[in-house]
Amino acid sequence: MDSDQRHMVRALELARLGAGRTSPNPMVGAVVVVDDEVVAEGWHESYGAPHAEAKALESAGSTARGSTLYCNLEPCCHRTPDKRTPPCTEKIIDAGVSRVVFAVYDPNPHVAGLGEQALKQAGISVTYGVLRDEASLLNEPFFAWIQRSVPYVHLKIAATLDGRIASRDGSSHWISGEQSRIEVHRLRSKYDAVMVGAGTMISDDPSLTVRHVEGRNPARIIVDSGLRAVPGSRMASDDAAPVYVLCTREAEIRRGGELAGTKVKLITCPTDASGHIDLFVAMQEIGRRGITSILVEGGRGLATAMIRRHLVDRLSVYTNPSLMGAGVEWLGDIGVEGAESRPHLRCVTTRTVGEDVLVTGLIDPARTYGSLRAPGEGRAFDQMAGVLCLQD
Ligand code: AOF
Ligand code: ZN
Repeated sequence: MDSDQRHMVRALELARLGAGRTSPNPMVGAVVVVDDEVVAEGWHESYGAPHAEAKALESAGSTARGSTLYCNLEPCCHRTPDKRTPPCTEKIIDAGVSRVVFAVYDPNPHVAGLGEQALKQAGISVTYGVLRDEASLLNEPFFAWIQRSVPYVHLKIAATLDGRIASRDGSSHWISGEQSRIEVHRLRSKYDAVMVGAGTMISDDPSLTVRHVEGRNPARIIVDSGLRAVPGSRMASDDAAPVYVLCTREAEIRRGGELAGTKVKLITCPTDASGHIDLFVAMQEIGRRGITSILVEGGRGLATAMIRRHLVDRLSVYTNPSLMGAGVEWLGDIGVEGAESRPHLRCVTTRTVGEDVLVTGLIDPARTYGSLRAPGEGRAFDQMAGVLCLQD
């Protein structure tokens, strides 16, 4: 590992300290280095708080003059009406930094290459691309959401070796091992929201909170078109986190009154040809409410519908080495006719989690990373989809 990589590793570590608190902003860390020695560090602690570069430069004071600044994201350079903090590029230039090393471009259309340009125009030497794969993965939800305004969706499944998520009698407890359950709670704390369907609500009455690890609770989103699951559920009356329910206008008129006095927020959506909530419209509505990332936790109907509608970015299947035989499989008809037309995951990683095996990958990298082009130059932003998927 060379010295640029070493300092970028530290920037990434710092960035992660903001996990679960920066949304809808990305996680960013910054390190100020003089003669290969770290003289100051900073990270973006929460939405609305100062940016990583600003924090690091403030703590560096006059030692920043002539230094190298490392950050995992291209420094911002814009002043839009909704922007909460001043542009980092101005702070970097004013502090007299002589070199900036960043890992990935910021696909925010107000930045996307312009941050780099501003630094270069001020005579600062710029190096891009150090640990870009790691940095792309770190902020995958932000990169997807900022470009398309609908949430990044991660579908998580816990199944047996024969792909079942519940037994014949519908019981679905303890399919995966303890380590996987802990990992899923850690995942929940990093997402803006967790989402389940009405069937899961009726059979499990889950709270979907973070319990096995320290972390904040995500919002809960329930797809309950007919409002048959949420009224009377545990979630409707707890205060753990907001609850959003996707239902039809008719259901709201018919049963909405049962939720009067609760904090449940109804989002009414049109239905598609089969009478189900139009999930594409639902995702737009949710994105509009500032929810940038969703962890979908089941069940079969919702998983199938989300994949069928091409609304899933990342799929993670925790497979437990056990068999169910008869029971509920996790995925239904997604419209595949011949085996050759089945969708393949890309950028796949596999690892063991306790007794389970996790396979995770992107269903459609183009959906997740978009076109990622710099404005003006027409230069392809290959650093994400391109580099993460070198094997393609
Ligand atoms: C950086 N460093 O630490 C972060 C950046 O409203 P603001 O001022 O917080 O700006 C939000 C935008 O700034 C966000 O959409 C993203 O493009 C960028 N985030 N940039 O240079 C940081 N958090
Ligand atoms: Zn900034």
